[in-house]
Amino acid sequence: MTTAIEETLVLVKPDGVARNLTGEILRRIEAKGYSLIDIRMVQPDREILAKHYAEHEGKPFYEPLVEFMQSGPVVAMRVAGNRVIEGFRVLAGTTDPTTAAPGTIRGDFGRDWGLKVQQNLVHGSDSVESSARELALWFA
Ligand code: DAT
Ligand code: MG
Repeated sequence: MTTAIEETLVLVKPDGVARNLTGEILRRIEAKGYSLIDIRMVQPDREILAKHYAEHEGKPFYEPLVEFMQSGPVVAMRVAGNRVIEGFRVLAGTTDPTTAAPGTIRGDFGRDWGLKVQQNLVHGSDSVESSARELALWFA
């Protein structure tokens, strides 16, 4: 069975950049065999974050999330490979860093800091539709 080459959006969130983990995160992506197609450092404004996180509007962590994502620079990456959308989310680990499996980015480097939003180092698109929408947003 063959699979299509996909592209996904990876964001190193402000906590990952501030903790100097951008290289370690990219190292894991490349070591897995995925290809870096484009990369840029961005200071995101509220407008792009409102679009990026539109699905979460109204949830209790939405405002803290949008504020946290504006708290410092973010590194955006366009990453390619067969099943990379699913594959990067496995590399990232589950959303809650406390219970994310060791060996994953969130499991190895993340923890709960007692804040209103979980700081979990990375974002990865969750579907083909999300990746197309998000890549258009961050690599316009
Ligand atoms: P993911 O980033 O794993 O796709 P998501 O899209 O559901 O998770 O949520 C976006 C971010 O919001 C997530 O990375 C961390 C934060 N978050 C999600 N659910 C949360 C919750 N219940 N409490 C605090 N922060 C949360
Ligand atoms: Mg998500």
